[in-house]
Amino acid sequence: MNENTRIREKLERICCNNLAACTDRQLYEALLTLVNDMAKEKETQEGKKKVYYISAEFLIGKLLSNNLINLGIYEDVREILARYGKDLARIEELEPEPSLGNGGLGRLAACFLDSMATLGMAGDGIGLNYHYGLFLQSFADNLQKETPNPWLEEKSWLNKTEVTYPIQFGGFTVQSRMYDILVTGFENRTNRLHLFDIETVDEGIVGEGISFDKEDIVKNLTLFLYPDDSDDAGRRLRGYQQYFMVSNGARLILDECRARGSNLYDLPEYAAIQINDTHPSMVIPELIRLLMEEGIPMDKAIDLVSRTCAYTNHTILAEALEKWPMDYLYQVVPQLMPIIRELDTRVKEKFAGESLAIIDKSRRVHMANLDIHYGYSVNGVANLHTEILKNNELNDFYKIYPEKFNNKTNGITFRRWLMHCNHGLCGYLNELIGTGWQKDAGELTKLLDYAKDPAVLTKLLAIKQENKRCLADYLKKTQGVEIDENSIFDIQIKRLHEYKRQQLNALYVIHKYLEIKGGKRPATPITVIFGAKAAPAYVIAKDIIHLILCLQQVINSDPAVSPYLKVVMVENYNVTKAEKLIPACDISEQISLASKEASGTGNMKFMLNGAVTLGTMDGANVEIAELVGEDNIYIFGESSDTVIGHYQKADYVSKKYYEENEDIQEAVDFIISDELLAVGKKENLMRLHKELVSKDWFMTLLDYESYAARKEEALADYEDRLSWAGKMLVNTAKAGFFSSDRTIAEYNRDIWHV
Ligand code: 26V
Repeated sequence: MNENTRIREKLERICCNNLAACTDRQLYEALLTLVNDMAKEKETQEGKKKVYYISAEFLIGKLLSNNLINLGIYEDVREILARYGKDLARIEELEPEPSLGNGGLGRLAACFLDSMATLGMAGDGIGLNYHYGLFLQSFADNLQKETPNPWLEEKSWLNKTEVTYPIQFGGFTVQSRMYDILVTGFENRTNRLHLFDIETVDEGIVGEGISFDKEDIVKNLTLFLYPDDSDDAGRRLRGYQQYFMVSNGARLILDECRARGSNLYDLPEYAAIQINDTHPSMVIPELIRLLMEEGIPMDKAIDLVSRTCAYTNHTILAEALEKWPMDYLYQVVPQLMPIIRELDTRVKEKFAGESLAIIDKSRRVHMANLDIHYGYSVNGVANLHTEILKNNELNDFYKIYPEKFNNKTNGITFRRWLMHCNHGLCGYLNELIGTGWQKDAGELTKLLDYAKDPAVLTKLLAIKQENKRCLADYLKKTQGVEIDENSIFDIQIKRLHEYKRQQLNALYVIHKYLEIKGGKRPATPITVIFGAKAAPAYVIAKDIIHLILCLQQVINSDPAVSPYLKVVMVENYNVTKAEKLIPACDISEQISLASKEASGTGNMKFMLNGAVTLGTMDGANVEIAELVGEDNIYIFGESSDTVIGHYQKADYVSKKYYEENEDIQEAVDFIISDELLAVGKKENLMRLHKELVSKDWFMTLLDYESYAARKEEALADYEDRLSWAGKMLVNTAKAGFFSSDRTIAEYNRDIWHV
C-alpha cells in the first residue's frame, strides 16, 4: 500500500469513514489526531544523555502545517483533502496561535526544539502552560489596546500526562500537572515540550483588559505569559512562576535520569540543562536542594549541578538582567534561601569584586551571576554580542572564567521560515538546485551558479511579486487597508523598543511625506509596513506606536501623497502574521542602535526569503554583512565601539543633532505639528518629541543622516530590477549559515555532548 493510501485510510478511520461530510473544524481535529498518532510512532527512548532546554517562553506558533511538513505528509494530506473538495489552507486558519512568548527569545527556543528533533537528538523543552499567551493587540484612537489572548481549546496539541508534583512555596503548596506537546523533527525523531500547569487557575479573575488579581497565586499562577511586572505584585508573581517552572523541571529531570539508569552521582552524564536567559536560573539552587534531599552532600551536589547547567545570555540591556530582592525570595521560596546564601558566601570567599557577587549590597540576588559561577558554559547569541559580553558587560567574569565563554550565533528553522511560509520560493529552489538544502542548508549556495542568469532572476522577482500580492490581499481582508502591490515593501516587524528604533524609521517616513508633499515623488511608490507590540507599561514605546498610527492616518488619507507613500501598522503582529509578511518583503529594516540587539533572528528570516537588509552593524547583521558582501546589504550608522564610547563618556547630546540638521529638525517637529495633533493625543506626541530632543537614550538622531542616505540608495538601486534580484539571490544563497540546525549542532559539539 502506498503512503498516500495509508494516510487516507487513517484519516478516513479518524473521520468515521465519512471524510466528505466533515466540517473544516472536524477535519482540523481529525488532523490533530492523525499528526499526534504519527508523531508518537517516531518517539524513541534510546540514548543516555538528554538536553533539557528550560525556558519561560516557547513561541511555537501554529503547529499543524509544520508538523505535516516534518512528518513528510503535507502534500499527501493536502491532496487527499482536495479530492473531497476540502482546503487545507482554510483548515489551518482554524488553529489558534499559541503565542507563548514575547519575541526573539521565545521564538528561538521553538526553532531549537525543531532542530534538535530534526538532528535526531534527545532534547526536550521545559516551560509553562500559560492559559493566555502574549496579549492581543488592537488599535483604537490610534492607541494600542490589550486584551487576553486565549489559545487553549477542548482539543489541542496538548497531551495531558500523569506527571504531577507538589510544589512548595512560602506558606502553601500547589499540585502541578504536566502537559506535553509533541515536537516533530523533519523526517526524524519526535521529542517533547513539557508545559507545567496547575488545575486551580481561574480565568474568571480577569477584569478590564488584561488586569487581574496579582496576589491570588493559586488562581493566577499560569494564567498569563509574563504578566505586567511594573508593580511589586506583578514581579512577585513572576517569581512564583519561575520557581514553579524550575521546581517541576528539576524533579522531572531527576526522575527521567534515574529511569535511564542514573544514580544521580553521574547526573552530568545524563542531562545537559540549558538555561534560556535568567528566567529559569533558580533551577540551579533547586537542583542542589533536591539532590541534598536525596542524601548527596552539598559540596557534591554543587559540583554535579555546576557540571550540568549551561547559561545563554540574550541581552546586554541592564534593565533586562534580573535581580531578585532577597525579601521577595524569602516570601516566595524560603527553602532556596539557605542555598543561595551559601553559594554567595563561597563566591565571596574566593573573589573580592562586588561585580562578581551573587547577593549585592542592596540584598538583591543577581541571577546571571549565579548562572555564570555555577554553570559550566556561558554563551552569547551572535559574535558581536559575545565579544561585548567578554570585553565589557561580563568582563570581570571573563577574566576569571575565560574557558566558560563561547558564542553560538542564533539560527532559524528553515522548515517554518521557508518551506512552510514561502511555497513559491521553496518549490522553485527544489526545481533549480534539488531538495538537498532542506537537510543541509549549506547547499543553498548552489544558487550562486545562477547569480547572473536573467531567467532565474526574473523568476525570483515573479515569486516575490506573487507574495506581495498575497500580502496585499491579506491586509485588505484583515485590516481593510489597500496597498499597491507594485510598490516597494519596506518592512520593520519586531517588538516595539526604543533600542530597535522604530522611531528612526518613522522620522524617515515623515521626511518622505514632506518631500512628496513638496513635489518630489519617488520613482517607485513605497509602502512602509510596521508590526510591533509594546509592553503594556512601556510608556514611550506606546507613544511610538501612537506616532506610527497617526502617520498612517495622515499620510494614507492625503490624496496628494498616498499614491506614492503608504504606512501600514499591522494589528496584533504575531508569528502567523510574520509568516505572511516576511516572504513579501523587499527591504528588511534591522536598525537597532549598534551594540544593543544581541542577535536578532527576524533579520535571518528576511534574508532567507530574499529581502535585502538595511541595517546597522549590530547583532547578527554583522555576520549577514560578512556573508553577503557590501553590494548585497545596506549598512549605516555608528559602530558599536563608537556607541559604547558615547555611553562611557556620556557625551551624546541629541539636541545638537536636532539643532544642526534641518531635515532632522523638520521631521522631529512634525511630531507636534498641527496636522498630527489633529489626529493624535497632545500628551503622547509632546512627550515623544521631548524624549527625542532632550534625551534620546538610544541615539536615534545620531544615525538619522546616514540612515536616510542609505535608504535613498537602496530605493534608487531597486529601480534596476535585475540587479536587485541578484542581491535577493545572494541573500537567499548565503542564508544557510543561519539554519538553527547549524546552531544546534554547535551547541551539541561545544556544550551538550549528547
Ligand atoms: C527584556 C526586557 C524585560 C524588561 C524591560 C526591558 C527588556 C528589554 C529587553 C528584554 C529582552 C530579553 C531577552 C530577549 O528577548 N533577547 C532577545 O533574544 C533573541 C534571541 O537570542 C535575540 O535575537 C534578540 O536580539 C534579543 O533581544
